[in-house]
Amino acid sequence: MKQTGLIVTLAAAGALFGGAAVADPKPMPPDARVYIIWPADGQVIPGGKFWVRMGLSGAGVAPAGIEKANTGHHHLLVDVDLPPLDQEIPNDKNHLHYGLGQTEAHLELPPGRHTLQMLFADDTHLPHNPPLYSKKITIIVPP
Ligand SMILES: [Cu+2]
Repeated sequence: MKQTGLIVTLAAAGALFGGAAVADPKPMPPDARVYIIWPADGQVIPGGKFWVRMGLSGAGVAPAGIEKANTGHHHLLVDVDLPPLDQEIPNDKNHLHYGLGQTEAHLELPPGRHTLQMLFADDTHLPHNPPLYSKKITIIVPP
Protein backbone atom coordinates (compact mmCIF):
# COMPACT_ATOMS: atom_id res chain seq x y z
CA MET A 1 0.00 0.00 0.00
CA LYS A 2 2.72 2.41 1.02
CA GLN A 3 4.81 1.47 -2.03
CA THR A 4 1.90 2.18 -4.39
CA GLY A 5 1.52 5.61 -2.85
CA LEU A 6 5.19 6.38 -3.45
CA ILE A 7 4.97 5.35 -7.10
CA VAL A 8 1.93 7.53 -7.63
CA THR A 9 3.72 10.48 -6.01
CA LEU A 10 6.78 10.05 -8.23
CA ALA A 11 4.61 9.82 -11.33
CA ALA A 12 2.83 13.05 -10.38
CA ALA A 13 6.16 14.81 -9.80
CA GLY A 14 7.38 13.57 -13.18
CA ALA A 15 4.29 14.94 -14.87
CA LEU A 16 4.81 18.33 -13.23
CA PHE A 17 8.46 18.44 -14.20
CA GLY A 18 7.62 17.41 -17.77
CA GLY A 19 5.01 20.16 -17.96
CA ALA A 20 7.55 22.76 -16.93
CA ALA A 21 10.29 21.54 -19.28
CA VAL A 22 8.07 21.48 -22.36
CA ALA A 23 6.60 24.93 -21.97
CA ASP A 24 3.18 25.71 -23.38
CA PRO A 25 3.13 28.83 -25.52
CA LYS A 26 0.64 31.46 -24.41
CA PRO A 27 -2.04 32.37 -26.94
CA MET A 28 -1.78 35.57 -28.96
CA PRO A 29 -4.59 37.14 -31.02
CA PRO A 30 -4.00 36.10 -34.65
CA ASP A 31 -4.18 39.71 -35.87
CA ALA A 32 -1.42 40.96 -33.51
CA ARG A 33 1.72 42.28 -35.24
CA VAL A 34 5.21 43.48 -34.40
CA TYR A 35 7.12 45.63 -36.85
CA ILE A 36 10.25 47.76 -37.00
CA ILE A 37 9.16 51.40 -37.31
CA TRP A 38 12.73 52.62 -37.82
CA PRO A 39 15.19 52.01 -39.41
CA ALA A 40 13.81 51.11 -42.83
CA ASP A 41 15.01 48.07 -44.75
CA GLY A 42 18.24 49.05 -46.54
CA GLN A 43 18.81 52.14 -44.37
CA VAL A 44 22.40 53.45 -44.43
CA ILE A 45 23.46 54.55 -40.93
CA PRO A 46 26.77 56.45 -40.81
CA GLY A 47 28.55 55.85 -37.49
CA GLY A 48 26.44 52.81 -36.65
CA LYS A 49 24.82 54.33 -33.53
CA PHE A 50 21.06 54.51 -33.69
CA TRP A 51 17.73 53.89 -31.99
CA VAL A 52 15.48 51.09 -33.19
CA ARG A 53 11.81 51.98 -32.79
CA MET A 54 9.71 48.86 -32.18
CA GLY A 55 6.04 48.80 -33.14
CA LEU A 56 3.25 46.57 -31.84
CA SER A 57 -0.44 46.32 -32.64
CA GLY A 58 -3.19 44.06 -31.32
CA ALA A 59 -1.29 43.19 -28.11
CA GLY A 60 0.31 44.97 -25.17
CA VAL A 61 3.77 45.40 -23.71
CA ALA A 62 4.45 44.18 -20.15
CA PRO A 63 7.77 43.81 -18.35
CA ALA A 64 9.36 40.34 -18.14
CA GLY A 65 8.05 38.43 -15.14
CA ILE A 66 4.57 40.02 -15.31
CA GLU A 67 2.07 37.46 -16.54
CA LYS A 68 -0.89 39.11 -18.24
CA ALA A 69 -2.98 37.88 -21.17
CA ASN A 70 -2.04 39.15 -24.64
CA THR A 71 1.14 40.88 -23.49
CA GLY A 72 4.87 40.31 -23.72
CA HIS A 73 8.14 42.13 -24.26
CA HIS A 74 10.26 42.91 -27.27
CA HIS A 75 13.45 41.20 -28.40
CA LEU A 76 15.82 42.24 -31.15
CA LEU A 77 17.64 39.62 -33.16
CA VAL A 78 20.85 41.11 -34.54
CA ASP A 79 22.73 39.30 -37.32
CA VAL A 80 21.00 36.00 -36.56
CA ASP A 81 18.06 33.91 -37.76
CA LEU A 82 14.95 33.27 -35.68
CA PRO A 83 15.71 30.94 -32.75
CA PRO A 84 13.52 27.84 -32.10
CA LEU A 85 10.07 29.32 -31.42
CA ASP A 86 9.11 26.67 -28.85
CA GLN A 87 11.93 27.56 -26.46
CA GLU A 88 12.98 30.47 -24.29
CA ILE A 89 14.80 33.08 -26.40
CA PRO A 90 18.58 32.94 -25.80
CA ASN A 91 20.13 35.92 -24.05
CA ASP A 92 23.36 37.02 -25.75
CA LYS A 93 24.75 39.73 -28.03
CA ASN A 94 22.62 38.48 -30.95
CA HIS A 95 19.39 38.11 -28.93
CA LEU A 96 18.62 41.30 -27.02
CA HIS A 97 15.82 41.38 -24.44
CA TYR A 98 13.85 44.50 -23.55
CA GLY A 99 12.36 43.09 -20.38
CA LEU A 100 11.55 46.46 -18.81
CA GLY A 101 8.93 46.97 -21.50
CA GLN A 102 11.04 49.25 -23.69
CA THR A 103 9.79 50.07 -27.19
CA GLU A 104 13.02 51.76 -28.31
CA ALA A 105 16.47 50.22 -28.29
CA HIS A 106 19.86 51.88 -28.69
CA LEU A 107 22.29 49.92 -30.85
CA GLU A 108 25.91 50.46 -31.83
CA LEU A 109 27.01 48.30 -34.74
CA PRO A 110 30.37 48.17 -36.52
CA PRO A 111 30.78 48.95 -40.24
CA GLY A 112 29.18 46.39 -42.53
CA ARG A 113 25.79 44.92 -43.33
CA HIS A 114 23.62 43.88 -40.41
CA THR A 115 20.24 42.24 -40.08
CA LEU A 116 17.59 43.19 -37.53
CA GLN A 117 14.42 41.33 -36.67
CA MET A 118 11.98 41.66 -33.81
CA LEU A 119 10.58 38.72 -31.86
CA PHE A 120 7.94 39.15 -29.16
CA ALA A 121 7.73 36.80 -26.16
CA ASP A 122 5.89 36.30 -22.90
CA ASP A 123 6.91 36.93 -19.29
CA THR A 124 9.19 33.84 -19.42
CA HIS A 125 10.84 34.84 -22.76
CA LEU A 126 8.90 32.15 -24.62
CA PRO A 127 7.34 33.16 -27.98
CA HIS A 128 3.54 33.05 -28.20
CA ASN A 129 1.21 30.93 -30.31
CA PRO A 130 1.04 32.14 -33.01
CA PRO A 131 4.56 33.61 -32.66
CA LEU A 132 4.92 37.33 -33.26
CA TYR A 133 7.97 38.40 -35.23
CA SER A 134 8.74 41.12 -37.73
CA LYS A 135 10.19 40.99 -41.20
CA LYS A 136 14.00 40.74 -41.10
CA ILE A 137 15.60 43.93 -42.41
CA THR A 138 19.15 44.80 -43.45
CA ILE A 139 20.93 47.99 -42.50
CA ILE A 140 24.29 49.21 -43.72
CA VAL A 141 26.94 50.95 -41.63
CA PRO A 142 29.44 52.51 -44.04
CA PRO A 143 33.19 52.12 -43.35
CU1 LIG B 1 12.98 38.28 -22.99
